[in-house]
Amino acid sequence: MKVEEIQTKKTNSLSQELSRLNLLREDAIRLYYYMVLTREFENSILKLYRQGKIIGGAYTGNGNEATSVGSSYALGKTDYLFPMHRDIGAHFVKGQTPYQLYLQHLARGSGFTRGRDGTGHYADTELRIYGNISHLAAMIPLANGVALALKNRKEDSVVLNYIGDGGCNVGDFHEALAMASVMKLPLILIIENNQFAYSTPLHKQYACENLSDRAIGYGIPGVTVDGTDILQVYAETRKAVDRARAGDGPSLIESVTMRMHGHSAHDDASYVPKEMYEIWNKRDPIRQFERKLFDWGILDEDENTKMFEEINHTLTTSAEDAVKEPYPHGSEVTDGVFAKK
Ligand SMILES: Cc1ncc(C[n+]2csc(CCOP(=O)(O)OP(=O)(O)O)c2C)c(N)n1
Repeated sequence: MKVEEIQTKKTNSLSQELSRLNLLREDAIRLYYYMVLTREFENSILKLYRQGKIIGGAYTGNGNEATSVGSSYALGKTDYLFPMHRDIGAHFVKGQTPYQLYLQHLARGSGFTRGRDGTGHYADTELRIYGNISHLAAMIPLANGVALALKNRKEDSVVLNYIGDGGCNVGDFHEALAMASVMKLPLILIIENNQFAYSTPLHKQYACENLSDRAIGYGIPGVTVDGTDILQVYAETRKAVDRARAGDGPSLIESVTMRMHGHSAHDDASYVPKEMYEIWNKRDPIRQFERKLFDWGILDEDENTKMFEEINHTLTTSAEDAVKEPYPHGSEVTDGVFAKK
């Protein structure tokens, strides 16, 4: 095949795939950028944890980046995000900066929770991010509440919420979906099926084939997507967002991926069979999309290296600046707890 033919072929497959999704080349680069930013940020969080600078838990969504970035990319500015502990990518897509997230994880006084929490249990009302509640599945009824308010006010914003393969076995999941479906609430619920709930493998959690089949019981659409393929995740979330915005009610999406690290930094995940990592490593969401962008001629080696360097420079300086910020003063400990007279 001649070079020109290869070029044409690449351009065709690129334009076909992106135009089918109503995405531009810049969107493809942005999707990739957010996934790389997420992974590099979380790697730096693990380093800070090992240096003793982060004293709470340190969770990563390694392997989950296409799920968090691809799904949240389908949201508009006025939409609401209820993220879980594997969804830092969605925070970035929504507009939070590494500096803000370092302040939060380092429990600094100027962080979102003003030093009360060292992980992701905070809201950013300006960006409409409400996450996350530690008690698994307890967020879904709250996401329903926001969705109900939107419906009552006749606003066309939607709510995107995530839950794990473990968390979706908690009663709240079923109660909330039953309510959302009969009330046709603008909710998109993504089950991040990443093979383990802490150390519990899937076969000890449920006996059905697909978790998305649970949607049948609520009379709503349910779909299973390859959670390592960012364009697939985006496409299905987009459909669900459009449906919710049109007033047609909730959707359930099961995104199948793998939790490539332990539950949290303290967990060596020795219970995970090595072969599973080998298999899923070959399906790494970032490497997969990187190859596509190279093949399509959207990104080359030099641009890629530059992107990594720029991201890491931003992360290093943001972390250094955040570390210099003070912890909250002891005298403020009850601020925000008791109403002031
Ligand atoms: C109701 C409840 N039970 C147990 C826990 C402790 N816990 C926190 S995360 C977690 C595992 C969650 O697994 P999964 O929902 O599959 O999400 P993943 O961490 O794998 O992304 C457990 C058991 C909790 N926070 N809430």
